[in-house]
Amino acid sequence: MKEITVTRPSLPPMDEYINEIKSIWETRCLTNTGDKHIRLQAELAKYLDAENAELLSSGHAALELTMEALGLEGEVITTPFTFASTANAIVRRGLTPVFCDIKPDNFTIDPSKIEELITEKTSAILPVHVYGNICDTDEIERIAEKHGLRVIYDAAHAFGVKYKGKGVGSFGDVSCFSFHATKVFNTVEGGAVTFRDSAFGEKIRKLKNFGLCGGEDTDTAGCNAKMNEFSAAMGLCNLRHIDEEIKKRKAAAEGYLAALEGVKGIKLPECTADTEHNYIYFPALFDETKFGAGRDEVFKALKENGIYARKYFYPLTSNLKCFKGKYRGKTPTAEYVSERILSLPMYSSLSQEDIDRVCAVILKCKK
Ligand code: T4K
Repeated sequence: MKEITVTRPSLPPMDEYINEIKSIWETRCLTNTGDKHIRLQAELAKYLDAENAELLSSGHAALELTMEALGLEGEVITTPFTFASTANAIVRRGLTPVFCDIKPDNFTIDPSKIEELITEKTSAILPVHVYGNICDTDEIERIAEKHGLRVIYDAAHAFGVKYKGKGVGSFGDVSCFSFHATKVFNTVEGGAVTFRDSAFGEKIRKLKNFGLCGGEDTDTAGCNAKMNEFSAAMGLCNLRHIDEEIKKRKAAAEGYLAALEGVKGIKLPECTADTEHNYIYFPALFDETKFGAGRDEVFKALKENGIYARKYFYPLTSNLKCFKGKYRGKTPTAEYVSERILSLPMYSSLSQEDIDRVCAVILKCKK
């Protein structure tokens, strides 16, 4: 039986990549902000509609270094409906996460619940464009301005998404991207930040390179979060194919919608007029009282048939072993969604045959 995993990384044609990395054998420039790094950075800023971009070694590094460069202190309001990285980054910076509930329609932070969580200790809001669904940026940024807070978007899932005609790199103080192998756009491992303030860019550049300040001296205790030239080369190649990548994912999403739309008890991703989506994940929410089978039962049935869907995102980060009971914020909608959501396989080479197989197992669970 052919196994179907939740995702399968996209690779450029092998010849194209080999051609891109050939020059490395001449220059011997493997890392430390080489030519490929510089080219990819410029191309990404343009693609993401950002004034500036800075490449990094991972999406997680983007979150940690952003909070450090902004000099955040105290509490950061975020949502628990995300990957561990978001809350880990806050805590690893010595900050306190405060968990805000999410909206039931697209699972992003509920702006109407943010203000009640703000105290004199709050320094920033860190919303997540979860599954590539863009947060209510106007309202979040209005609240942030009113209270003098910074806004950092965790845009790990939102590469290439456009919202109200604007590219995803144009929102907030900073947006943090992941270019991990499992993402719509990958550099094997990698990430980036997009931002407006050039002084922030200076700080990030220093932090990602040990704090070196020109010569041999360091004026900041930085780390190493640079993207190497082989990763940047992968990015340059993958970026040439990104439109095709998203188009194929859209076709896969339409395949799922054709088979599952209208089935009682399954909530599927909704297309909204103001968003050009990237189809990074295909999350389906199972309401046992209407569908007859709950998420865990569907997950198990799929697994028995060689299909490895994933419970993105369960448990909530607020319920992870290392955080449970430690931080404030009541999040009943996030609890509800987290208990019922399942990310179905989604990638550009997913065939209609594969989709039919996944949907047949799901529909067989219906009672
Ligand atoms: N913020 C958010 C909201 C995030 O979702 C993430 C990462 C971050 C921040 C941090 O960004 P990075 O520091 O990672 O750049 C995966 C990814 O490792 C992680 O990047 C991602 N989010 C998270 C949602 O998912 P796992 O542990 O579920 O991945 P794994 O290794 O089980 O892979 C899933 C499936 O993909 C496998 O079953 C098979 C397939 N796969 C995976 C890899 C790595 C392949 O076929 N080939 C591969 O090389 O975390």
